[in-house]
Amino acid sequence: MIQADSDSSRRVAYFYNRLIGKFHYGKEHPMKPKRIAMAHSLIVNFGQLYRSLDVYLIREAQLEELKKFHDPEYVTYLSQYMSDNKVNFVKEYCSTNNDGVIPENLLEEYRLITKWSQNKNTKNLNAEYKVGDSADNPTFSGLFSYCQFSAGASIDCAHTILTGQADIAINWSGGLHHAKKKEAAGFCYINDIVLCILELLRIYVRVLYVDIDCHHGDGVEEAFYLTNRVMTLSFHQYGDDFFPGTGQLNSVGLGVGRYYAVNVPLKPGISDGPYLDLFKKVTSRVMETFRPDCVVVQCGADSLSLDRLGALNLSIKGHGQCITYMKQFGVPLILLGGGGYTIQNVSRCWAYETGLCLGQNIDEPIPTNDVYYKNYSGDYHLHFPIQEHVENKNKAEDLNKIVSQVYDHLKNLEN
Ligand code: VJV
Ligand code: CA
Ligand code: ZN
Repeated sequence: MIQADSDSSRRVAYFYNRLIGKFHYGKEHPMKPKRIAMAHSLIVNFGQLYRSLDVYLIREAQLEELKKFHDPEYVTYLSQYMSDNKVNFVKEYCSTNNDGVIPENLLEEYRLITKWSQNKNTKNLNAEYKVGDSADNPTFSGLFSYCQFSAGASIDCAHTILTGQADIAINWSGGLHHAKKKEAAGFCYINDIVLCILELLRIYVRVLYVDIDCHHGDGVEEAFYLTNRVMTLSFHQYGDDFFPGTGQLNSVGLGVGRYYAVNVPLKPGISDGPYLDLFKKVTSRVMETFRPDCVVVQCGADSLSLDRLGALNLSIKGHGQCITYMKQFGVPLILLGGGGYTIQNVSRCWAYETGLCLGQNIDEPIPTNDVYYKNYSGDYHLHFPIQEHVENKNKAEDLNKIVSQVYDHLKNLEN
């Protein structure tokens, strides 16, 4: 049954492009863009959901837009990994129109393509930029286009909010929180979240970033570590060398940014009850003291039970309650994707959360006409049962200590 609650009138902008599911990090790599296509397919097949969304086509962010945060040399370097299709199109277009005039919209791409094909082996920047250098961040066909799509949508999410076209904007292709100014890390190359927040800061005074991916949102935290206009709040698994190893309770920001970074490090096995209790206690105090103009949530689904990389134990409903809780503050909201490595659960989760934005609490079987139907074998339901016998390694007293520490830090904020 699908039930609509009273605030189903919120306008929801949903960003998608069918090309996103075609990118491939390589055989066996845990990050699978196909999960975005799977989530989209569920969203379409729960028809009443899709009909209520304002659907926007994702465009590729231009190089100049990426340089608003990233080092220009790094962006130029990444741009050599445009999709083969695009390279062939630009080359062919420019040779068949050999009247010597290259159309203005293709000029920059033409210049880059010729530059990279001439200089192929002159300098190896892979090690410097950590691209293609480890299994985490491989190079693959169309890598740059993938980054452009992910960033283009997150930047446009900011625009639909700023122009008042939407109350909530969603980009499941974004949320790549580990990318640094000139370095790829943890499956991320371009930090679409930082670009989105920078766009919001053109108008808004204060932006809150909330990160429920099971990894620490280090790239976003680092980008805004010195400012009091962005508060970053990450919940994450921490300890035993879990990636990336940052995000201790006492990392709070620096200079005027001191106490504007909030971290909630967790041990494995936390389930809905204690997680939501903690989430509500922390976010309610943050909303009250920071009073943001807009909230950006990274909705990484690797905090779900049975994830291939994460060891937290949330159900889809528990994960979704974090979204509902942030929505009820009535502040403009941007939802971005992120991690999530048991892909049939990631798509379930993000389809469910798209419904929550519209005030719909979907609790139904997977539509039988879904092209990915066979991926949901077992129960063929939107929700999956969590692992009952997993031990929550977080003691009640550890969690209480985190809350009181965070409250102490927040007391230092100027009013
Ligand atoms: O733990 C790490 C770094 C290593 C070095 C590189 N090897 C491959 C793994 C260990 C120390 N990296 C993490 C990165 C997690 C990124 C999470 C991203 C997000 O969810 O927060 C946001 C999108 C890690 N954990 C697991 C793996 N890497 C991993 C990478 C693979 C793999 C299996 C596991 C890469 C390729 C292949 N298998 C074939
Ligand atoms: Ca996190
Ligand atoms: Zn993650």
